[in-house]
Amino acid sequence: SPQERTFIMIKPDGVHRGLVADIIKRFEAKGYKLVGIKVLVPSKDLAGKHYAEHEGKPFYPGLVNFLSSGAVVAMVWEGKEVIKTGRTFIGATNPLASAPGTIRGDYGIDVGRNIIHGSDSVDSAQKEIALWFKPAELAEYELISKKWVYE
Ligand code: YYY
Ligand code: MG
Repeated sequence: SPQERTFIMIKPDGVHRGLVADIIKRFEAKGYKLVGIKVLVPSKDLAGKHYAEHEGKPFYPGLVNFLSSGAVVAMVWEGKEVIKTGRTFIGATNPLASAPGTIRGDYGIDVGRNIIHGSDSVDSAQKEIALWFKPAELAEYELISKKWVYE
C-alpha cells in the first residue's frame, strides 16, 4: 500500500563510519518519504526490546551491548513496498554474503558490525515504529514529488 511504513536504523558502526548521508540518500533518491528521524544513544533496555525476538541466542548480549554503545540514527520511511525494498537495499544479514550494491555488501564484513537495521514485515515495522517513535514525532505531509514517482 502507498501508506506502508518501515523502521530503518543506522547502527553505531554506520554512524562512526560516516555512512549516514549515503544511506539516507538511497531511500530519498528512490522516491520514498522520510516521516521520522532522530539521533539517540539507545538504552540497554530499548536495545533489548528492539531485539527481543533474539533473546536467548548466543549473539544477543553482544548485540544489545553494541547497539547501546553509541549513537544511532532511527528513521521511519514511507512508500509503496518500502519494507521489502528497504530489506533489498540493506542486503543479507552477513555482509560477506551481501551482494555488491547493497548497503551491507558495499560497506560491511562481520555480521555483528552490519551497519543498519530494517524491519522485515508489516508486523515488525508497526512494533518497531511504536517502540522507537511517539506518534507526534512522525510528520504528516505530502511530498511534492509524489505525482512524479507514482503513476
Ligand atoms: O534482520 P537482520 O538484521 O538482517 O538479521 P537478524 O537475523 O534479525 O539478526 C539481528 C542482528 O543480530 C543482525 O543484524 C546482526 C546480529 N547477528 C549476529 O551478531 N550474529 C548472528 N549469527 C546473527 C545475527
Ligand atoms: Mg531481523
